Amino acid sequence: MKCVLLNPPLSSPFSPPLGLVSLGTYLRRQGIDVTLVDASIEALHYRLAPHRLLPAAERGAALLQRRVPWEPALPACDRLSNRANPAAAMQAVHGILPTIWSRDAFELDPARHDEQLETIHDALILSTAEAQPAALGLGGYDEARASFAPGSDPFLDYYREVLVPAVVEAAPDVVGVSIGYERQVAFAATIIAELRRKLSGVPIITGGSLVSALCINLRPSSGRTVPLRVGTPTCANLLASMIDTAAVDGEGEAPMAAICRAIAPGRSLDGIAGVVRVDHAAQTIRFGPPSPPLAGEALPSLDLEGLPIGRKYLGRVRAAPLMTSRGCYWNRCAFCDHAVPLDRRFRELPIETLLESLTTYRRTYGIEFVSFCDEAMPPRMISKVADAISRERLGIRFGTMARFERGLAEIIPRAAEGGLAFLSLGLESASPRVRGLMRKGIEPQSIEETLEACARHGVRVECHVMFGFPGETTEEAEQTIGFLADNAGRIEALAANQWVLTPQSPIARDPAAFGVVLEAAGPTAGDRPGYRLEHGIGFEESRSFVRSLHEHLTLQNKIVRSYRNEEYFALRTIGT
Ligand code: B12
Ligand code: SF4
Repeated sequence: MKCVLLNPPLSSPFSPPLGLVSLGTYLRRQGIDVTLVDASIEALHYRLAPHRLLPAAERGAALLQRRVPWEPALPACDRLSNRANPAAAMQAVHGILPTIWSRDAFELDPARHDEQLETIHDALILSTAEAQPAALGLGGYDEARASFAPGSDPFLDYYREVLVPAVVEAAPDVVGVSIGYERQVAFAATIIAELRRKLSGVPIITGGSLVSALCINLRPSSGRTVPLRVGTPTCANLLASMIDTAAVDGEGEAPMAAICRAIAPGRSLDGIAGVVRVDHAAQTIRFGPPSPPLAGEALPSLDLEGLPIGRKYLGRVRAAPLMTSRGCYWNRCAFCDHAVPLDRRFRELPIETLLESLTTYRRTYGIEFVSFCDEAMPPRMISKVADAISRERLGIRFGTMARFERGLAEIIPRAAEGGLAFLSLGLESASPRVRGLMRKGIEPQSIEETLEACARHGVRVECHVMFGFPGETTEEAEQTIGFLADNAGRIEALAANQWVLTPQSPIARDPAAFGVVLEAAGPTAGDRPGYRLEHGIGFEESRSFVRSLHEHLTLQNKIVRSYRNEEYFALRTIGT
């Protein structure tokens, strides 16, 4: 049984996606011959070949020069930000791109890393300027405002010349396409269409956190089908557009293994737990029974076979993702639906499995930085990981998401010695009252002690904040900005977002308890309710708080946006 698993453009350019790595490793351990293709980084590398890119970028620069002001769909902060004009950006692209691109790799210079990333970003924007208002940057494109017209996917040549021929040559029995982010949807659709033309009869399965999020919102509580409504922008129609042969709802390991076992003897995929299919005749989506989540003990140690580690990823050092747990051990924050795609139930992997992965990452692939993708790693696990790294002398640095938990500050000194370099922490609001409404469960003292311990021991911190949580007042939002400004020296990065009602969050189960009044269907999602707040700042005001951070003199460069994602900030702490 041969399976090719693909990750479409554009995910993080700094390391491979954990979903693909996890699924691929699990299937291999089940005896399936798996080829992983991170088509995101491969497509980026292909497109940036100077002989292909420079002519398109030249045309784009000339076009932009004539059409000022340019209004591409990339948000203001993502445009050609640090160069004075398109000609200056083009000059830098000419000077720098040929020095960092070679046939099989990017060759980055850690000392000039920021400038090199910016050049790659500019090169992409210039080379897609003809498609404006859609414009592609290193962090993707702004799918909310514009998309590339059908047939003008900027990576189409890569699919046709490299990806599809390679998949056809591999002669797979099944192809899996991972869709974790909205910004991958359009690229995935083109890839699936291109594959379908050349691989008739080969099942194409989709999965990933975006597919799962849509499935979860739609999963029928009784009965097993959901109707499609022709021509309307419903979640059901969006999901159906991502399904070729079938999709997987939730954790991919067990359903995909079952799909492979069914395909070999030609059995139907109907009824397999976690499998979702479209019935075109009946105009419905059919859900199989839910697939129970795997226990931590059932998850294998990981390897990175087949991925261009050390060649094409754009981190300052070699980086790879890992997870010590699935689900969230706290699982109470009122706004949160993060753990839903993989199931909220908290499951930790045995330390032996983690150590095996870390050892393979380091000894086989030379990984220097591991970004743990846990929803929140408990202090106890942070200690265990750091101790294991020290004991085995792996020399790995690592970062993780965690909570400003009581007990976290105490473990920081030793964890830092064991490799802890970056903590991504949910502050959400500087107001204890608002955090109380959120059921965040963190105390001012823990926040202060954690920030202090991290600053003292060289662990860089990212804070997540949100504005517009139901009931938050203008003064409380200002308090958060003030807190961030006062602590700017102890905060490396900042993720700032507006609160939005997500369908799987605790608030959505009891909106009235939070002063949220549901209204008729929202403007775009079709299946989602609109809402208004009884108290607190509204949508517009919360947006202006987020924007004010983008213009804040001390804080603006700390904001996570575009390609400057968490991995960028975490890796920056290692290479400098
Ligand atoms: C870690 C993480 C990141 C890391 C990724 C690092 C890496 N190299 O992997 C970084 C920091 C880069 C990141 C960035 C962003 N992230 Co993020 N991220 C996560 C997080 C916390 C975990 C993802 C993860 O690795 N899970 C573990 C793996 C094992 O699970 P998985 O990917 O879902 O894969 C499993 C299944 O989905 C399935 N599966 C996956 N692929 C396939 C394919 C097939 C064929 C099948 C059958 C099954 C299958 O099987 C896998 C194994 O069970 C999730 C939250 C979450 N719980 O999902 C958010 C999440 C995925 N991120 C999110 C967002 C919004 C972002 C950003 C856009 C944030 C921002 N505004 O900048 C950026 C954009 C990323 C980009 N395109 O550049 C959203 C996506 C919402 C959505 N689904 O539309 C999530 C769900 C968080 C949330 N609820 O808001 N992120
Ligand atoms: S916000 Fe973080 S800590 Fe809170 S429930 Fe969600 S994943 Fe858990």
